[in-house]
Amino acid sequence: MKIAIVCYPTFGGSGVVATMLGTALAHRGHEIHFVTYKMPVRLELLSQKIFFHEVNIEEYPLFHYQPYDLALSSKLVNVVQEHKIDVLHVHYAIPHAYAGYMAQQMLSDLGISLPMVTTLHGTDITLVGSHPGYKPSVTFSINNSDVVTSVSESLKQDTLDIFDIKKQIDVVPNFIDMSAYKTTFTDCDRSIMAFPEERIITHISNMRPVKRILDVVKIFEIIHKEVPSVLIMVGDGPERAMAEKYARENNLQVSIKWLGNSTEIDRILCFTDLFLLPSEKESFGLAALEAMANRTPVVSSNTGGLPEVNENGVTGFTSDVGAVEEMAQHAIHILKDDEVLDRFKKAAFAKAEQFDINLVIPQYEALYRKALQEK
Ligand code: GMT
Repeated sequence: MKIAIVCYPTFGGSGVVATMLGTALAHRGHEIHFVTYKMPVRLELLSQKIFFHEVNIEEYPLFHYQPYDLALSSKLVNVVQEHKIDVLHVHYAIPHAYAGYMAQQMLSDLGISLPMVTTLHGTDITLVGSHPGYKPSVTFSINNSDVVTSVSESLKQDTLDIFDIKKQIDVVPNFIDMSAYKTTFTDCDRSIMAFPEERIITHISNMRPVKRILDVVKIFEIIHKEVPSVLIMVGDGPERAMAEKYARENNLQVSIKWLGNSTEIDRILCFTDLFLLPSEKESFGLAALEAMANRTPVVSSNTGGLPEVNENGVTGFTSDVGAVEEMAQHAIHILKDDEVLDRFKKAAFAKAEQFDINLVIPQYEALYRKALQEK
């Protein structure tokens, strides 16, 4: 099949999922066309089966806001015609499903039928999409997609609760290529980050308010008093300065390493002993899955789809949002004893295997076929 994929190309779960999906589909022989405003961050390999089409927006002084959805839908029309695309797969409803629908209409005028699969990722539903300024357009775009998927049961339920949805929603979970994790890194050098007696705790996110990174630092503050440890903070975003200030004021800065955005996530996770994800909302928690694939247990909140990934008491622990003390005690329980840590590490890895890419990609392929048949 020739598949056009629309996503956000920056650091963020939905873009990462879309990029991994496109790459895996290309390996299975499909021709993949990414259509977005910048090269996706994890799209390393341009092959004969992967193409990238940049959406350019003409800046014009009259426009207070540049009309990205207009530029995207026009670009889609051109790409679909030029490359004879069979299926359009948009990741993140806003504004991608809306732009995709407009492209479908324009193509239909030209006698071209293009089925659209829309994948809901989380904040497009729970945070941004539910805003009254967007809600009618998001409802419309979901109901007019040919196939709709969500990345967890929890997100499906949220979507049905928040919007008036007439369409069936298929749950296709996020995934990971486990073949990359079967052997541990030979160059996994933890001495670059910590002394031998210290545990390594990691958090990775875009550091937006929803990630509650102040909770991460406060959880670490409690752990650090009982267990010699360092905290690695990966990513960047609006909450970072505030959390760094708290760390400075509470003499934690020597034990916290703020790495900023990184493309070496697996190299960091390979020497991590515990992953913290105390988010306010999390439709799935791809970062938790990446940690688990690297044999790292997770202490997280129990919001959204997180309990579908992080099994309480097995692969780590889940607690109510904001339960900083409880999360810290769970972390201490895991970290204090080598045998306990080892048990959680093994269970985390075993659970990650349930989300292996080879189990999930065929589900998307089947939905593409269904969309094509029904159009
Ligand atoms: O907020 C983020 O983490 C980014 C956001 C995105 O769309 O890029 O992530 C959402 O999609 C990810 C991939 O499906 C999920 O793993 C995240 O849980 C989800 N984030 C939230 O729901 C807050």
